[in-house]
Amino acid sequence: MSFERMWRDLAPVGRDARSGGYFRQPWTTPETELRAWFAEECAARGLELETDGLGNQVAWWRSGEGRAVLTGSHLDSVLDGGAYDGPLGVASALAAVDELRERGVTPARPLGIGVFVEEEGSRFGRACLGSRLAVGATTWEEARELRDRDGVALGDVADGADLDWRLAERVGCFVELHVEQGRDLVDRNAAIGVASGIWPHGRYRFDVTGQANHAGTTRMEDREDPMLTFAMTALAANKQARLAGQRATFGRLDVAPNGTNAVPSRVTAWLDARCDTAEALEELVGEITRLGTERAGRDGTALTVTAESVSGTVDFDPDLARRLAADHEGGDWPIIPTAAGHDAGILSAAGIPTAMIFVRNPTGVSHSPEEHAETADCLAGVHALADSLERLLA
Ligand code: HGY
Ligand code: MN
Ligand code: MN
Repeated sequence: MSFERMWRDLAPVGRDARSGGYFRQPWTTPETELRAWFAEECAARGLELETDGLGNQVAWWRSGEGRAVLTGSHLDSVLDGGAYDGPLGVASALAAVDELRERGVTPARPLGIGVFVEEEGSRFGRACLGSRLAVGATTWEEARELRDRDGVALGDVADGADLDWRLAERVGCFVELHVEQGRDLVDRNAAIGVASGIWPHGRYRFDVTGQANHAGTTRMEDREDPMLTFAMTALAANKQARLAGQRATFGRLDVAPNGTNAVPSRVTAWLDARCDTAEALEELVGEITRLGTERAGRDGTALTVTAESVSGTVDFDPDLARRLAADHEGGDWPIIPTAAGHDAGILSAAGIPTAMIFVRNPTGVSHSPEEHAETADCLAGVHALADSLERLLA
């Protein structure tokens, strides 16, 4: 099975020897290597590769006529991420093409395999940046100014040529296979599932400014300490999310000047908030902002909150979900929600009928080196994707 050979090819690319996690940030050597790998795999299958100035790639199996069926996912990772989030969908798409050919399928319409760049937003901060630009949900004028942690602007590492894929005209539906990032399938004892939708979620930058001062000679009551304001805000975020049954995470922090013996002048922290409805998201972020602002008032510091990346509620096409989930040996695949964002969410929001196929992750852990999927379930995923594509290409 070509999947296992491809999986072995991918395993070492961008892998950190110590943690076993992956650093495949966009426009870095490992990720550039992955794009080249994808191009080679497509060439080996006679798929016609298209790319844009950003590095998004779509490979076409020209067959039949009319609007294409698109599948695929992303190859970039979060910092110290898992092996499966993204690449599983790309390798499975290539292996599914092999399987369709082994089955003697001649598609009645074109089939595309898409690879969207910077899905994780781990470098330039905007989730699903590649697919957002491909469907026009973000403009190049705005995106080119996004900066990474070293201050490098997106416009300095990529050009905005040919970004308009006109996908809504060229593509009839999109199906993304992805490792499940939770334990729903494990708890259901199911290897394969279909997504019903994606929770609304966003990333918000909390900038707290205070007064730099000596850690020893400054009395506690005389301080304007942004770290204290941040710490209390993080506590408030955790408590409010628990009370509301939602999700709030501060996973990234930048302290200036980051010295050991000085009260910091500034603390910047990024909140990742996710809720089951748009109203709940607005309410949770609003409440965390209110509590942080109130705390800043008591600490003599100042807090500003800036939304950096917001993704609205995604309801995948219910008919497409049911059509893919139904009539399988062993019964219908479960149709389940997720709080993880995906390129599929962006294409769905752009009006393209979209579905996601989930592959069981026995650890339920993701965005971590512990992320895992058993080979048997990965192969079940390839068959599931081949079955789904065969239905859609008939
Ligand atoms: O952050 C997310 O939800 C996705 O994994 N990009
Ligand atoms: Mn991810
Ligand atoms: Mn992903």
